[in-house]
Amino acid sequence: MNNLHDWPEPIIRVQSLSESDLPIIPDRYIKPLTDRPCLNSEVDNDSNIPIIDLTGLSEHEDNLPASTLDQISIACREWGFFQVINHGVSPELMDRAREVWRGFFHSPMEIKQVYANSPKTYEGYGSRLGIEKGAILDWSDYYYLHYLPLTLKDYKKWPASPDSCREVIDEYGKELVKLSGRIMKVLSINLGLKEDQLQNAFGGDNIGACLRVNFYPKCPQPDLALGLSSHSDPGGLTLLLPDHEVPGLQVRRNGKWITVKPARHAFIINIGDQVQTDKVDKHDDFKVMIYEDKVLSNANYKSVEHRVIVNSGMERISLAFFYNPKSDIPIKPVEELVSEEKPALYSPMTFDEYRLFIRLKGPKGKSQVDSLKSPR
Ligand SMILES: O=C(O)CCC(=O)C(=O)O
Repeated sequence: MNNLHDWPEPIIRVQSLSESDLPIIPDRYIKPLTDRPCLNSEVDNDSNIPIIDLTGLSEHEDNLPASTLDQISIACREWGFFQVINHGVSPELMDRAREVWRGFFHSPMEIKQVYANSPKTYEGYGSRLGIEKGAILDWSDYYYLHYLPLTLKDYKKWPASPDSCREVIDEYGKELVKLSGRIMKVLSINLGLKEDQLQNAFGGDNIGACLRVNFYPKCPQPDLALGLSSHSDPGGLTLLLPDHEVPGLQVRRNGKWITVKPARHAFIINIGDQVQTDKVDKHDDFKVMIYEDKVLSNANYKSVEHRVIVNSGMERISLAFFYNPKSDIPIKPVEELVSEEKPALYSPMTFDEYRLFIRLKGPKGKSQVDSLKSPR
């Protein structure tokens, strides 16, 4: 078993590298040619992911017009990504959350180091994902913490400064848990299920929720590096608060990378691996075997690859909130859908096991899900 207590090499904070004004980046941040962001033929700067107005979706009233439900359904099937505006979370809270985190990353190193993380839980202040020795690294630092389940929520593991940091992080998390619950209902209805069915499949009230704050320092050679390598999100739903001033998120669509242009005070929502459905073969699926046959054959929700580019002029910060299934539910096809002729393509795995598998390897496009296919 791997040693999860230590990183395989000494940790170097990317922010410190950036602030040392190196004219070139160290070799271990230089991506192989095929992964570099400079292949313009692969970038589509004219498109954007759909922007959907959620007016009517509130805590007390789920009153979305049918046209909005349709927009969400199309976005889930065709894009796997969309932005929402008028979602009910206060714009002022969104700005405060981003700014307390900016304050944290600009605190003296000795304050940040108190929260240095290890690969065992990833909680705290980190600078790499994956434990492969000699891996090519991403140009970013991050902070990772848990909101749910409550047994994992631990204020002592959250930054104590800047002032009010913990209160703001807490309030932000509570609001995002509520918004995620509302979005889950919409997805459930759109899949033709009962309003609470998707949530119940995730473990009801016992779901997981965590936050990764990504800090992308200025990079002297942005054409050679990535802020975050291509990956799909392992969990259920992700609600991303992007940097409103600095674009960077790119979403893969039809073989091209689309640079997302964030709307003001929007959240960018994407579907994770646990909600991905596949209409091609109902067994070629990770989680949604819980759905009825009819739904599986009609729905095609995508967990889409995305990555982050960096730039030489401005730092960038983003808050990725992950809404995940309960960690110890085995994720496997329902028995009725599996037979000798049509075996399940993936071995049953709990979300905890799946996440550990991904964490040890680091971000690797969608190859992770593919590599879990059962041998036939
Ligand atoms: O920084 C971003 O825009 C995206 C972050 C992301 O994809 C992640 O944290 O998984």
